[in-house]
Amino acid sequence: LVASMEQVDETYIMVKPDGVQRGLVGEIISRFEKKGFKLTGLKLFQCPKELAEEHYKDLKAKPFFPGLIDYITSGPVVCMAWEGVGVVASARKLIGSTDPLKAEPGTIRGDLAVQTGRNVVHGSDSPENGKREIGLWFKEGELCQWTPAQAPWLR
Ligand code: 3AN
Repeated sequence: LVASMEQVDETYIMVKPDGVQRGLVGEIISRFEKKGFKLTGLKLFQCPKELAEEHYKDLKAKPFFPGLIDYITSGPVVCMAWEGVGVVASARKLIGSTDPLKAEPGTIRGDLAVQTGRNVVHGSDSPENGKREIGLWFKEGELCQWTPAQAPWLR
């Protein structure tokens, strides 16, 4: 099992309000499950403005920042923590380009979205940000570290 020698990362994945309201939660969760990553945190959550601003603080100077904050706080989101070898980069591939019209068919955004400002899902862009964002969106007791009982292909 070569994979067991490699670094296990964690990433923060979030179904944005448009994804929740369009009924895409199951579809999006399913793509990460089928790939073989391990779910360690999951909740439906109405994000307060302060948290949205902290999460997107690197984009504060962008002209679309106020609209982005309004969008993310416009309704509940589904917060997820996923764990696995190479999960950060792999999740970004599964998600596809920021602009859904540039995202390849077969990716979440390529299949399910049209607009950059309504691109249904978020995924951390580095292992460091994965840790930072999971810490931001989850309280300690909300995360589960678990070992599958009879499925050594999950880790
Ligand atoms: P990604 O989500 O693919 O990592 P980022 O980090 O560049 O992309 O942007 C974060 C979020 O900001 C995007 N998911 C999108 O919702 C929003 N965003 C980025 N660029 C634009 C834009 N030009 N117009 C409107 N919203 C944008």
